[in-house]
Amino acid sequence: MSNSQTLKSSTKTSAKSTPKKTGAPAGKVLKQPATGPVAPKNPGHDHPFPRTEFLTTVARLRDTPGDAVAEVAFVGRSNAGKSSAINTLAGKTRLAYVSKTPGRTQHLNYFSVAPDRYFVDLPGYGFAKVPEDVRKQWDTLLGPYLQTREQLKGLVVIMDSRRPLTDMDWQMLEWFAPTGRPVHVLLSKADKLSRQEQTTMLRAVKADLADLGCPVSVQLFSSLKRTGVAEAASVLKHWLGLCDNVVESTSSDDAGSAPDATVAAIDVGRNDDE
Ligand SMILES: Nc1nc2c(ncn2[C@@H]2O[C@H](COP(=O)(O)OP(=O)(O)O)[C@@H](O)[C@H]2O)c(=O)[nH]1
Ligand SMILES: [Mg+2]
Repeated sequence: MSNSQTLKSSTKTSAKSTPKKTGAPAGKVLKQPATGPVAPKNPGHDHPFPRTEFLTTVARLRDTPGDAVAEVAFVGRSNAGKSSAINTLAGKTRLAYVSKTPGRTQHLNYFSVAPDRYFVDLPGYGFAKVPEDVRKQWDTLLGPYLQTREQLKGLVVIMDSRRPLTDMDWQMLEWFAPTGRPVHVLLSKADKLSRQEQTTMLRAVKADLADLGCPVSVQLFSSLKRTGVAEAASVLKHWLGLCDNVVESTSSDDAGSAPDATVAAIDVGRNDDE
């Protein structure tokens, strides 16, 4: 894990230079001018998976939807921004927070994004104090799911861009890599880093994951600023076998990043500072 240690120390530096003020960037966007709310530039058209609906919570592998043609799973440390990322892709503010409902946090939460195509929200691993706790969970549900679910086309790993590649992220990646299926890393909350820190972090994480042993791609992502949405959507649509005209045109997606359109993207009542 020397690589992750190197990265962690560089992350600390980044975190230090990032203003700690509670929700500063969010405040900027979310505070509405006296003239009233700023309307999104492309209301309803800038979310790549607009038909996403919560489908079901699954506690046993045999209860996973039988009709699935393709699905992608989302995993990450608690508070990494996983629910926000799913909500942002779907354009629905509270959709993925259903995973926080007691009884659902340790299970697989299925979201239908198109007919027979699913997002699967996996349990966050923040509850675990040590990798051994993750191992227990892995043995019972996660491991069998990730290793045997044929419809699973790839794994999205969400990591806070200020402190990516924690020991548990590595553990998850090392367990999944032998499946040979692709991993896509979202370095979330990228709005918390300066441009230069973003570039440095992206490069460092890519370098650290270069030898993982399965196809890996890494990108910056911000639910708040809606940056990286088009890039993520293109990977996910490819994995799911969807092209833009199947789901809905997203040509006006985030390429230029539209901060005004961010209000609905994350839960405004929540605060990110830990
Ligand atoms: N600044 C910022 N905060 C974010 C972003 N995404 C999520 N958050 C905040 O991070 C916290 C955890 O987000 P959540 O999506 O619930 O994480 P999860 O536990 O991984 O599902 C919440 O307070 C969110 O508002 C982002 O892109 N930028
Ligand atoms: Mg969540």
